[in-house]
Amino acid sequence: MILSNDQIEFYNNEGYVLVEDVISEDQLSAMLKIVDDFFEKSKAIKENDNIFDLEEGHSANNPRLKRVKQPHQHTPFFWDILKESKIENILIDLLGKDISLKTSKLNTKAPGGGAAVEWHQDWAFYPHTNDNVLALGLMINDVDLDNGPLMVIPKSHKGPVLSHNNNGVFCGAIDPNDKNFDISKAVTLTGKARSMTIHHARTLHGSAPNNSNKDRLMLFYECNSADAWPLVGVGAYLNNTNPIDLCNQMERQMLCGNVSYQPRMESVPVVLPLPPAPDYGSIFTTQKTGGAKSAF
Ligand SMILES: O=C(O)CCC(=O)C(=O)O
Repeated sequence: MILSNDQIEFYNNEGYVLVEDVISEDQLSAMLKIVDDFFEKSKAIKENDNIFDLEEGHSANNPRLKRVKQPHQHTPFFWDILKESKIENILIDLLGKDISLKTSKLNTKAPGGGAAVEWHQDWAFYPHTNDNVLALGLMINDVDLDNGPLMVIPKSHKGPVLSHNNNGVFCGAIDPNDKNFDISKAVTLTGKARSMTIHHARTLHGSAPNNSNKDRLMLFYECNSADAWPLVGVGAYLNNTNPIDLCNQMERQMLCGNVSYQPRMESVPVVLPLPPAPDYGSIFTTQKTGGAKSAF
């Protein structure tokens, strides 16, 4: 076990926890080099592609990135680091021994206005048969009050799934005026590089624009226990055209333990993320084209 019983209890009660020093200094240096390479490579592109989401004002001279998509799929370092650091065992402490990695994303939030992520529950994007599902956010540089830290609403993982719809489409964000949303309860998760936030899939969270002069580099991984099966409509996380591809994908996604073909059903509140926003390619495009109301 890596987490203390107090940390596990805190996560279970509050729906989030912050853990320090989860990777080594050497691993951080190696990661920062790779991130530099991403910025370098992005100079060659002018529009979002299947690896990069660009920030307003991106150019070859001034590369501004919003996100690097699925880094574990194209850069093995980002898969290996899960196993070679404390992360895998932290996940086992929280999710059990059979764990599937759903997705990864490096949210780079550029200085001078890098985009906010409007308040939402990940669960609204990917409901499952049970809610043993979470996201972790590894800080690759220091995250403080100025560079757009993650904020969470404690205990919201035990509450309802708020509406994430606007004008009849899934817009990937709640209405800041929702009567079940109280921003005064928000907790801001700041920390030194190598710290990691963990939030339950049902926890309400969001982050403000980055108005500082440094990036906010956070690497997110979304994971679930193998017996939590995604429900219909969660296309971005389960792509397959036939049962063989489905099984292969499930095998590929296992971080540890075994695939479970026996979903565990729990009585959890579920709303499907449908109909989709006109551009549902990422949370940013979903929120923008779905017409999400901004809280920031
Ligand atoms: O980058 C952030 O601050 C939050 C990211 C997030 O919640 C998401 O991508 O779903």
